[in-house]
Amino acid sequence: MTDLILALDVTSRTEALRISLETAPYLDAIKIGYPLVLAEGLNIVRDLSEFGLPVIADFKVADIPNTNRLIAEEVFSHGCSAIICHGFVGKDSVQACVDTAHDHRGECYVVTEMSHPGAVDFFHGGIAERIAVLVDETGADGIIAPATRPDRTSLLRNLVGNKKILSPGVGAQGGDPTAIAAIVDGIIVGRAIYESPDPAGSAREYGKYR
Ligand code: OMP
Repeated sequence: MTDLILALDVTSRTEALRISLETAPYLDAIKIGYPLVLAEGLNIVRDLSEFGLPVIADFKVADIPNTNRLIAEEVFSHGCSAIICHGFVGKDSVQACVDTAHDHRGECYVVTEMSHPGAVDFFHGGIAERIAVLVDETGADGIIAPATRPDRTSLLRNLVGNKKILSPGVGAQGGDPTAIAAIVDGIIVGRAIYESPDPAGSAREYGKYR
């Protein structure tokens, strides 16, 4: 079973609520990030919680431990269920997000390797693999790994074992859900759903891997 997570990267509350209402029956979680939160504020989480789905805060947090902790406190005190942080900042910074998440009974996912073409500039050459090891060391709940490179995500799966893998890059970035769904716990889909003329129909299609 593979969860369907909507990346809700729209920049208006009205649009966010409309898309969520139409697609909620086919979703397992909604992921929000800078586009929506910078436009509408973190109180949007309260509005989205009406749909009864976990809200994942994708701020790719990448700061010193104290700042990471402060950011994570805001995320969880506004009702988010999970946070996404970067791993390249090191164990102590990741640990701050993990500890804060767990204090709030939430989850923390660590980006190991990103999905876009430029990600190979720095994440390849052993970095993603080292970040994957941090997941175990810090007690993080899982990783973010690319649907655009199923071979890399398979390799990362071998390193993280039963930890969860959430995988972005399906649809607009070219990732094929049939090639990735079986090795991950959730696929993250944004534009292919929220820019579709029929968001509910698209969500239903991507939801068939659930
Ligand atoms: P679409 O490309 O529109 O499907 O959106 C993908 C979503 O996943 C966006 O919210 C990205 O910020 C996010 N994402 C990636 O695309 N690649 C990554 O490597 C990591 C993420 C993420 O952490 O969610």
